[in-house]
Amino acid sequence: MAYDFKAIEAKWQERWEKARLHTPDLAGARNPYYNLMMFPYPSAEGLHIGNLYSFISVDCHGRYMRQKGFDVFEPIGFDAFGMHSENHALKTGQHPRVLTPKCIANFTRQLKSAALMLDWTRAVDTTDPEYYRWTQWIFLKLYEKGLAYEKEAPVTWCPACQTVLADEQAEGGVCERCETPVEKRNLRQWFFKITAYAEKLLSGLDGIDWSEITKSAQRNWIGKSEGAEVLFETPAGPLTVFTTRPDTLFGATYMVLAPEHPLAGKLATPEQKTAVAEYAKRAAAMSALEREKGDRKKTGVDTGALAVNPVTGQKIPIWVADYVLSGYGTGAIMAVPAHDERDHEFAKAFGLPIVEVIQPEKNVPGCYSGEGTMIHSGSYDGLSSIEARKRIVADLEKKGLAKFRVHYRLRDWCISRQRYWGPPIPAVRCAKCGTVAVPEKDLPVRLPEMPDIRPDGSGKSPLARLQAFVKTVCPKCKGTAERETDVSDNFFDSAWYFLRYLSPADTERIFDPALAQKWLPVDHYIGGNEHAVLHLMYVRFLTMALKEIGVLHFDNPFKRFRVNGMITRDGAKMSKSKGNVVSPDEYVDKYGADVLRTYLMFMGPVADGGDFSDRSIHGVAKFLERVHRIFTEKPIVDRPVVGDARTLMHRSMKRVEEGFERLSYNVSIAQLMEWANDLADWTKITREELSVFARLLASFAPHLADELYEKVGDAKFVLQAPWPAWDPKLAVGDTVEIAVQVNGKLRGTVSIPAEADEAAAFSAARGLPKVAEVLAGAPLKKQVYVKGRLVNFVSG
Ligand code: ANZ
Ligand code: ZN
Repeated sequence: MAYDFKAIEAKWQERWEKARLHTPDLAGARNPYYNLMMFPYPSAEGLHIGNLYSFISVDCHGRYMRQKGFDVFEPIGFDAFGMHSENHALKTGQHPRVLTPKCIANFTRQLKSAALMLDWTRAVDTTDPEYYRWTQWIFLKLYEKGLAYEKEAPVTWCPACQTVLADEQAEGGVCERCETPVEKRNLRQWFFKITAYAEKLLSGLDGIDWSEITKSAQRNWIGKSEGAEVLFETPAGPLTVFTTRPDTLFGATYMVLAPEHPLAGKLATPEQKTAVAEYAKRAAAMSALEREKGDRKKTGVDTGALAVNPVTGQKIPIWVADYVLSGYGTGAIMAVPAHDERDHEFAKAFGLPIVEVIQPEKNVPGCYSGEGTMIHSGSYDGLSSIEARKRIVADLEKKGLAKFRVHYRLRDWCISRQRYWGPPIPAVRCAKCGTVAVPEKDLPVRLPEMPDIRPDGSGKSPLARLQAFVKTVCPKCKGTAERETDVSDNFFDSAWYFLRYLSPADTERIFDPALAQKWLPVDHYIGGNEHAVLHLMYVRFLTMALKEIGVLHFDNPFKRFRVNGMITRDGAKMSKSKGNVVSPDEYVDKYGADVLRTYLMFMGPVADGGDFSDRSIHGVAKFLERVHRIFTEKPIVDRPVVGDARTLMHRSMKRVEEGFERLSYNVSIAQLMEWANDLADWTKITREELSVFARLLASFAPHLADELYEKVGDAKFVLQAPWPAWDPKLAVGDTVEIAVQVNGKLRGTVSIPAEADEAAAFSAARGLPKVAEVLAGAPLKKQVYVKGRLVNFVSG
């Protein structure tokens, strides 16, 4: 670098710290703005560029809001419990108690070197007993409310991590931590009743300002299906199925049970008993991953038994097949091969009858699964399938054979882990009293010291081997009791951290309620979409539950959430196994934080992420060198900016601001580059240009901005100077050419200012002779303007 960035960065970091510039007075703030970044897990490998990308996106937004006059609170902490740390510790033979502080120290160093506007005085660490005391406290509150419960359940088990996983941690059938295919095990586990909030979690998505892809991922995960449960008579008693298409009931030509269904064995006729049992055994041996593969050839076996279709009265065969899942609906289906893809394939494979009952509007080849008109359905013929759906269920309901039902894909959140590195679940087991919650006054239940933390495959936590921990007294009857030895999932730790940031040193309360009233919900949150259905769903659930418990005053924890894109290297996802992970350290060392920050934000809109390349970062370094040269080598004069220079300055202010508003910092930086190109040609620079440029640059290159702004000296730091206000009359910029159509037909093009509003666009378009001529013939019905692209008039 052509200037001494190291000296400049060190100088300003020291001054900021001395001035406590990034530590807002939470109680006294007049214009609070809570600007949150995702809770980092301090890995042993250190911060990588993808984390930093997200954090810098947040930081640039925070700095901008600060310049706009807000008291911005930008906290940080460490999500340091959990399997990832523990697995790493096991692999390297270091104890997580020793490893974790080292990792945190390294992360802290890295975060500080990137000059994030963080309030370090309020940093939290989930492994601190003063933090997890409150994690345990929340557990107690949920337990009191009936929202935490234990049950023996088939759970997802990772044989490598030797622990249970939440379904969400094993998507695609592999452990998200170690990618080992997971298995099912029957174990007693603790769950949070997130399903009690399924409808609220779903409807709560409607009004909130979150990235659309996150909301749709949550909707899919909640997976609401409206339909009906219908009863079929069988030799072993009534068999209930869940269907979203009761209108197709006349086309139900056979039934299918999941291999695990309790009636499967009972229904099998003597001739089929062995085949059914063997099939079930094979299905059980298959991993979830194999079973859920969509393109697998359909397999199944006939039970030999028959059921009665409740509308046709016909006897239909009952099969067992693994394409029906035991964990969904009732684990049994009525198969409608004419209108369901999977049933169709199965019926073809096994020669089962196919009866069409829905007629599509236009004939389509193959299996039709849409809506249409009822056929071959007795008295319902001729109705629309949507109407028939309601009537068929209502009619069967009168006979006690069906009822309307809503199903959700969402499962309760399994929070217990048979591991060491987490907060012990605060419960004891007493032979007399059963499970008893630890009283609030006895929190925290400390995680005891334990040299050997290896899991042993017993299905229990290593803590179960520590008799000194296990043996306790029952809080109720004072008799001898045993402690719960499972610890909680670290997604629980990170589901409430933003509450603790407000008053991390409070020993009396989970947070200061006055500060919560003032600062919550969080104003702005940015993070990766890999958290769409884990972290973000859990936070919403806990927030809703804590509101009902009376702890919080809102349902939606984050007023605005935006997804940041991923950073790749040479087009590939960064991963340790590929050896293409970029550490920020070498770039901070070589170019400085200002260059790295500006480069990352220049890659593209925050939502898109980008591809990291050394060549491009070099280009951005050249840009900052040039900025430094312009403002340090040219004479600075105190006179007004006039003419073209003034127009360019105001246009720059406007464009930079637009980039900030849309989280497209690349647009802002490109504009600063353009402006700098012009400034480079001039012999003198005005104070006003210097002042404005420094303020617009400050989010990206905070050190250089302060170094330059010091020459103007209006405020001690750029962050304390107001955001420059542009004059709309001066900020006019380029023109764009737009297409003009009448009734969809192109009639010409016209040039208008890029910022022209709708009215201006219509009047310019109507000014085209050809258009005026066509429009003269008939009254105008409608006019549409697609900004910067086209105008369409609808007439006639
Ligand atoms: C008859 C039918 C006819 C169906 C038709 C669909 C189309 P969603 O929307 O995902 O909730 N189903 C029910 N339980 C199942 C299970 N345990 N395993 C596999 N499939 C199951 O899907 C509900 C539909 O999936 C249900 O509606 C059922 O098939 C099937 F033209 O019933 B349907
Ligand atoms: Zn007891």
